[in-house]
Amino acid sequence: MMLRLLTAGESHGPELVLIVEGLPAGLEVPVEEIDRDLARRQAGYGRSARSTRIERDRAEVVGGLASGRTTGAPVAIRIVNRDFANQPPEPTALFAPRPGHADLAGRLKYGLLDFRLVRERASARETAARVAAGAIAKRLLAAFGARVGSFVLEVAGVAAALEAPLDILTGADLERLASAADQDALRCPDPNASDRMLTAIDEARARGETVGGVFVVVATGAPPGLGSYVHWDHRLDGRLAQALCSIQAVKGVEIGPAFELARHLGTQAQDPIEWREGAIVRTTNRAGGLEGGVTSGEPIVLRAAMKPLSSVRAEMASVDFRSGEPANPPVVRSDVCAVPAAAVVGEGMVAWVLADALTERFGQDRMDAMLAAHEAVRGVDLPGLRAGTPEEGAGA
Ligand code: EPS
Repeated sequence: MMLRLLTAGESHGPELVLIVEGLPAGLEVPVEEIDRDLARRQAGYGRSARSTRIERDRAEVVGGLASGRTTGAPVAIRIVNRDFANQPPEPTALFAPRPGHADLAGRLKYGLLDFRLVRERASARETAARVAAGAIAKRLLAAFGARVGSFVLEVAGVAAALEAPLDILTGADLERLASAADQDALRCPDPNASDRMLTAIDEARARGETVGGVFVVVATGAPPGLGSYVHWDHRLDGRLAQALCSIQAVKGVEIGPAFELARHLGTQAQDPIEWREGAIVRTTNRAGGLEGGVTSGEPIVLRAAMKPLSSVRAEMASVDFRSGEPANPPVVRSDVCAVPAAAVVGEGMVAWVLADALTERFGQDRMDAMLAAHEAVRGVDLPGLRAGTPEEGAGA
């Protein structure tokens, strides 16, 4: 693992900060691109008043770029929390942990007596910093022809109807779905389903409830050969799953149609390998772009399941830790649905892991050397077949 991302800051503190370490020198990083992804994260329907009306996330670069390009030094960014100005000097302490959140975990782990202190750092507000890092990672990937996008597949049990199953769709189809999602308040490429999702969110809000859903992250054009099967922790499928599962409220990750394949026979679960006009062709992508924990050159297709958000106005059964009596923790503000936002965070996390694997394969000191290393392995992977000669003796 070559790249490092550190974030700091509390949800209602003065700002979030992030440091990205290990980027090659010479990568152009337009701050407007970071801001665009920050805005995309904030745009989804169902968010709290704070997310939509108070915060206006902007990246303020404070180190690591010169004339808009990386220098090899760590890149440091601030994202100011505008809501900080509205915070009381002495915020009210919380003594009843909210089920489903990190509150009780923070007491068990750090012994924090005021659950507010746990919430401040565990909050998904921190994902703004990850999205900023992800935007930089996307920029690096783009130089190697890779793009990362996302769309929402399901909210509150309402599912989008796609023209074909995900493992049949081409990279171009998947990119089209992701750009259609960018025009929709729920990041859903099916307008009919989007309308029904919106109604379900409104109904849940009226009942003091929250909803979850499923989003898809796709990466197209990623160079083959990223990741490795030689050690468990180099396998890219595991690394991608970890990164997606680290998003607050995400409880499940699926690579390709994995859960459906589990019900089929082996012959129906493969992607046949064909050789056509000097190139390997795969007509299905059931592996979700990863074989042996290594990118295959097919689109990487990942699904993530987000549970309904834990802060519900309806009822949160808990206990006041001062008295031991049953207590309903107070909900000041909260989102009803954050699936569209989580999809954008998912893009950032997937881009981050792929960029990390890219630097493992092609180096990380400077862009020109990385691009040359990429060029050097392109087309040399299948020399025997390419020359129409037996594979024996063709490789290393
Ligand atoms: C969050 C709870 C809400 C969200 C927040 C994440 O905070 P508040 O109660 O202050 O409204 O708004 O998300 C953001 C502010 C954001 O930018 O994503 C939580 O508990 O995770």
